Formats: sequence, C-alpha cells, structure tokens
Amino acid sequence: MRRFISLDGIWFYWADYNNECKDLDGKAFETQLEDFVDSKEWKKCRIPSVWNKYEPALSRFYGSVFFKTSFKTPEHMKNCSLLLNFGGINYKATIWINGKFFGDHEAGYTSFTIEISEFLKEDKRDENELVICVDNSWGHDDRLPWVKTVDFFNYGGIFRPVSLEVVPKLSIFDYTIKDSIEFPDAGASSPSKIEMTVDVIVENELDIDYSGRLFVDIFDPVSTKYVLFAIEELKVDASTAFSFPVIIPVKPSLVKLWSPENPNLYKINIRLESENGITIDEQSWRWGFKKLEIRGTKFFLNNKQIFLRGTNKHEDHPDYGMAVPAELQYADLLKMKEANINCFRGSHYPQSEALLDLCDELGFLYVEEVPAYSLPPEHLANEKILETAKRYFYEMYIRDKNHTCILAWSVSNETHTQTGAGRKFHEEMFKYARKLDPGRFVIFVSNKAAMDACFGLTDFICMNIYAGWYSGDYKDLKNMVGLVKDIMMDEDREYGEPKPIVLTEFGAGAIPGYRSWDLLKWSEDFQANLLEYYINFCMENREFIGGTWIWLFHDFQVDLPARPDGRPRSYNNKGMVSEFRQQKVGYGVVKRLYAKWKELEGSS
Ligand code: ADA
Repeated sequence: MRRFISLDGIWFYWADYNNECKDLDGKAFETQLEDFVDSKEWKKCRIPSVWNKYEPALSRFYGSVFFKTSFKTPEHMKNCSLLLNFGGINYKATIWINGKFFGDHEAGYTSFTIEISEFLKEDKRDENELVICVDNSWGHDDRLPWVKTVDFFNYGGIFRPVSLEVVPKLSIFDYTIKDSIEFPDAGASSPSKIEMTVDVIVENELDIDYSGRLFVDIFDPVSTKYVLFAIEELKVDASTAFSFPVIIPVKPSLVKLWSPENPNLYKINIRLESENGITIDEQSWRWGFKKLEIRGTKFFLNNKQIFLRGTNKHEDHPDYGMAVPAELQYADLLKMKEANINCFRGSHYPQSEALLDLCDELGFLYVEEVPAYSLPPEHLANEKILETAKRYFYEMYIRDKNHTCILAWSVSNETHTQTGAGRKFHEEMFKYARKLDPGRFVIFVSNKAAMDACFGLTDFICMNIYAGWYSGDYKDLKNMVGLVKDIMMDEDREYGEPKPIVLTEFGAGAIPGYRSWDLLKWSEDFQANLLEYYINFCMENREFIGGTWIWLFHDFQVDLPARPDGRPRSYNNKGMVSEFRQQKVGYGVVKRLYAKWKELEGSS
C-alpha cells in the first residue's frame, strides 16, 4: 500500500554568501560534495520556510543556499518504489542523494516528484543523506519570472512540504476526474443528467503480468453513504502502463452540486485489487459536481448567472514570507468569504496545494497562473522562455487538474500582447493549454486595453486598469473598457464571438492607518473611494462585464527600490487588508458592494 512520510521539520542550511558555488555543475560537484559538506558550518532551520526569515543577512539574499537532512529507508519496501515529493522550491534545486547527483529542477512555484529507489543505501540501518542547493539568483535567460523588477518578492528556499512516498510497483499512477452535467432547459435549477469520467492510468513495473479489479466509488461524507461505485476487470502486462476511462452515470437526485455558496464535495476512492481481493494501491480525492459556462458576455454556474466577485492574492506574510501556513491561508479565506468574495486569482504563480484544498472546501473559484510576467517582445520570442512557460503550465496542470475550484488557467500577466511576438507566444501557450485541458477556460491578463492583439484567443477578456492611480482620472475607466467593448461588438468580430470582460486588476495604494477627509493619495479613504467607483461602474455595465478582481486582498512585500511610483515600506500597499490582515476602509466597501452585486445575479 502507498504510504507518506513527512520530511518536514529541522534541517540544516549553509548560505553561500561569497558566491563560491556560482553556476554550479551538479554532476561535476559530486567529487567535492563530501569534503564540502564536512567543511561547512551548518545551522538549523525548519522546513518548509523561506531563508529570508533565518537571519538578517539573508533577508534580501539572491544566490545559493545549501540544505541537508537525512532519512532512513522506510520498512516494507518489497515491490515498492520510493518517491521524494517537493511542494515548492524557489528557484533552482540541485539535488544529491548519498553523494550522487540526482538532477536539477528549475521552476519556483510548482511541485515535483523524483524517484530515488536506486540511490538508497543498501544497509537499511544507514541514514540516507539528502543535500540540495537552492539558487534564487536572477539573470538566467530562461527563468520565469525573468526580471528583478518583478512586483513581488523573490523569496528563496524549500518553502512547501517535503515528503517520502512509498508506492507499489503496481500502482494507480495517475487519474483525471471530469464530469459532464446537463440541464433540461436554460432556466432549470436541477440537472437532468450527470456523468463522471475517471481516466485512470495503472502502471505495472513488475516483471509479471497483472490481472485484477479496479474499484471507483463515490462517497458522500455528509450522509456517510456510498453514492455509487464502478468495477472494472483489468489486465496489465508486465512493464507496461494501461490507461482507460471509468465512466460512471450518476443519478442527479443522489448528489448536490458544488458552488461557492454550497461547496458540496464527494469523496472519490480509486482502489486497485489483486485477483484474490487484496488491496494493492488506493487513492482518494474530493470532487464537487459543477457546470461552468460562458453564454455570450455572461458567466453561468450550474445554469444560473454568476458574477465573479473577486480579488487577487499573493502568498506572503511578514513572519513567513511565501511559506504561508495552511492555518493562515484558512483565516485569509474566511475573511474573503466574509467580504462576499467568490473568486480570486493566485497572482502571479501556482500557489500552495493547501490553498487549493481550502478553495474546494470553502467554495472559491480560483484562477491559477504561469509566472510569465511583464515579458517584453525579445523574451516572448525566446524559445527557452516558451519552454519554461510550458513546463510551468504542465506542472501546475498535473498537480491541480482535479481541483473543483479551478475556474481558469492563466498563461501570463501583463506581457507585450500588443506585439507580433506576444501574439505568437500566446498562440503557442493557448494551443498547449487547450490540448492538455480542453474542458477548462484559458485566459491571459492584459494591460494593453484596445491595443491588445490576443483577445481573440482567450475565453474571456481580462483587463488590468489603473486609471486614477498611476495616471489620469479613474473615470478614464469608462473609455478604456468602452473601446474594448466596441471592438468586441463591431461587425469585424476581431475578438471572435462576444465574451465577458473581467476587470482583473484595479486598485490604489493605501498605507494602513492613514486616513484623509480630503481623499489624499495613499490614504485608506482614497483607495476606498476608487474601489467604490470601479465596482459600481462594473455593476452598472454587467451586461458585458462579468466580474471584478480587486488588486488585491492583502499588502505584500516587494523589492523595488527604484520604482518611480513608489512602494512605501517596501510593500505593495494596494491590499484591502494590511500585511498583518488588518482591515482597511476599502474592505468594508468591498463587502457592502459585493453583497449588492450578489443580489443582482440573474438580473441581466
Ligand atoms: C500590475 C501587476 C501587479 C502589480 C500591480 C501594481 O498590474 O500585474 O503584479 O504589480 O501592477 O500594484 O502596480
């Protein structure tokens, strides 16, 4: 049976302050590794964490830090493989196990798994030694995000959980859950047909053929009853993998649909059994049945119009950096619920698995994004960058494809989408994304308004507008959105058929606690006033505006000393709550207006 062993806890670190290991070649370094490890003074740290919180000299460190730990080979490994799961390492991880170079992983915000069975020590009494060099330095031309002027903090470290996983050599290698839901007519509140498909891949790494049974069941944790189950007789030849769909018709009266208001989840158990009834492998997941649609310029969830009353959210906290513990994520989401938020974008990178679990559980629609951020034409034209973007997309899709909360995948933010290079990059990304996941919306986020050359590719139009903050008057919003709407509706149909517009970013900096009767810039009152204007405008134009995602939920740390428009306190201060999650005036305004917008659902 599959088993997990957490490796979280006390590890050791050594920071390469003098850049001794710059451009490290992991394979070549094998010969020096032992002496290197013995000669350094290692200090204790707790994983997961960011090194920026370890000691003052590391608070703005962009370079290499080495980490080490050790573990015993788990018991009962017969006919099993050992995997090492990393939830997230920023940015490049070079990994050695028992002195042997395993490989590198480059991509800061996604999970990855490596198989280490062949690297283990033979004597089970010996500890296996794991050494990882983590490098978060800038300047590699295939890196995403690519530039130091990115508007979020480049934390370093092993910032998400690490675990060992014992997996039988005959296993449920992967599974993809999908549902298809039909309603009898456009106004109906209950579906007439539900079908669930679980695409299962069974891998047989043994040298004997397998025959047995695969069970898929749906369990209702509220009634504690099985909704139904399916059984497949199965044969998988030695050293092959077999992929097949298990199709389960579900009687609509037996399940309740998932929505932000009622996040009903069912447990899906997938179990592989031998011919004589012994469980070989088992995996469980939670799934909510839902139907998301775009009809013209409007969003529908379960046959009912929905407005995306949203915000954006970074993973950041003064005490933890981006290694935000699940308890805090939970508290954040409860605060967002209270403000009537039903949707948010994890800006600008795939966020923690714990957060996505909570979105499923508490009822949030979530947008996950590749950190292709502010790319200029020469980077958009760079094949290596495109490759990195695709790898990010692949890793985030593989980890999160079964999450009910996923509203859309976003392939980029504020790149030069008005250029030919931008168009080409996005054509490639959209093709790639739609092939992997034909059933979900794919978007990109634009700040190019009517100049944008890629709105024809996207499922809905995402516009970032800072009129009234960085320049002009916030009333310019009307012209900017109006122009895009006119192009969308004119007879040339440059953007394809009309689709919803979502204001994916808008906001103003507000220093926590700074009040101003005269609505001076940087005050909480200025911010609240701007948010009120924008949200009201969108509500009034709900005929073609499907949602608002405020920039943003909480203040977050940045490292942008040279930015002319300012980042007082080295923070981006556009949160509706502070970095310690204290409410600003704008939070109350959003709560009030989103309650009103919720009431308007179905009214246009
Ligand atoms: C951009 C960007 C955000 C943030 C914002 C701001 O639109 O997408 O990451 O930096 O500007 O606060 O200026």
